[in-house]
Amino acid sequence: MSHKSDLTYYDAVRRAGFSRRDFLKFATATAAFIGLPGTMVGKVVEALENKKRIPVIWEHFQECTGCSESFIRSDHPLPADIILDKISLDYTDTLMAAAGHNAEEAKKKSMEENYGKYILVVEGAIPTKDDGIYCCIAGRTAEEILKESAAGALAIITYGSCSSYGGVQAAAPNPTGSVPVSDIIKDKPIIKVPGCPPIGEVMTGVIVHYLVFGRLPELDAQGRPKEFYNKRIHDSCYRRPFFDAGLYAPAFDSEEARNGHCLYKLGCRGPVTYNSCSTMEWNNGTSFPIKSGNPCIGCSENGFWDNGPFVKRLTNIPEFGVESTADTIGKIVLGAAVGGAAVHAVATNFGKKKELKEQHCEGITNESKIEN
Ligand code: FSX
Ligand code: SF4
Ligand code: F3S
Repeated sequence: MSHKSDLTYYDAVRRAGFSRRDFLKFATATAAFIGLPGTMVGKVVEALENKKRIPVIWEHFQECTGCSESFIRSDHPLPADIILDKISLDYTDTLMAAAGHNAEEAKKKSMEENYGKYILVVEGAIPTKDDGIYCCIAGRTAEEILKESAAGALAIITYGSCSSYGGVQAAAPNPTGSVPVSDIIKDKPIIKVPGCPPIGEVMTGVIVHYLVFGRLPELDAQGRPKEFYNKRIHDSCYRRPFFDAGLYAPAFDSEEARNGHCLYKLGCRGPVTYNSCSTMEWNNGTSFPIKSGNPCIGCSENGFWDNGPFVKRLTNIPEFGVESTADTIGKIVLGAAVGGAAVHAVATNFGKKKELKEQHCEGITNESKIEN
């Protein structure tokens, strides 16, 4: 029997009992998510059919495991099967069957066999205070484990705002001295996939991008893949027409809130948050926080945890407009001001989600901008 690393993704999918049709559906949806036009779906199919799966070591440090939950609950059946169960996921202490010494042994073996070739996925921040004692696994600190796992990694993907930026546990006064992976590892490419947690399809998309193109995705100034983090929530929010019309919900339980009025005055951080929630939505395009009546709290932005209270209207954001990109606006600290109804000159792409759903082939990076 072949070792699971010898299988292609397609082999693994078929072995798992999925049909070719399921496989093609997954490839098509994933191509759309990573911003490829319909003509490129064949390339995704080809890569998944022919390329050997990438060995993955997945570490869990100071976190709530919401990122793994998001990943395995992603509504499409294949991401979890392909990336978690059937990928050469050689170590993840949360999901693997082995435990204790056996699990540690499996990791060691895989890291040696695949030295320089595996992707290291990290969930959770790394506490550095008091010699890192606040997060220990098998008697070793998170920092020690991270350094060892990173040494042989081809690249590191930091899933979640914790490993990308420090996360909630780094909130002032940061009692355990939590830091992101990038504060500790300086000599490896790091792809930050923030969000508390990130969207499952975004997490899958980053790995598939690497598989299809054989290179890491293009990153913005904060190290996030542009294809998923180059648009503000606000630009595609379905409540946006109400924002533009100056119609705001005055309270959570108001008739206005139910009727789709903008949540800006209830603290929405959508105007300064870069993520795919308003285009892809969660749970197979079912909903996202704003659609469920809650303002965006900016969970994919650095420092969001210290930017409360979340239900208070933002103040002090420098002006932003159509020219704003994740690279320029993204650097603005959350907590800076949107001038309410004064901010009209922003790009919108209300048709995006429809496009994505209907055609399954339009790239989310290739959108047309409509000026107000
Ligand atoms: Fe952090 Fe992920 Fe937030 Fe939780 O593992 S990004 S606390 S959803 O789970 O790391
Ligand atoms: Fe949507 Fe928030 Fe922007 Fe209002 S402020 S349009 S609720 S993202
Ligand atoms: Fe997070 Fe805002 Fe999306 S709170 S889940 S980035 S809508």
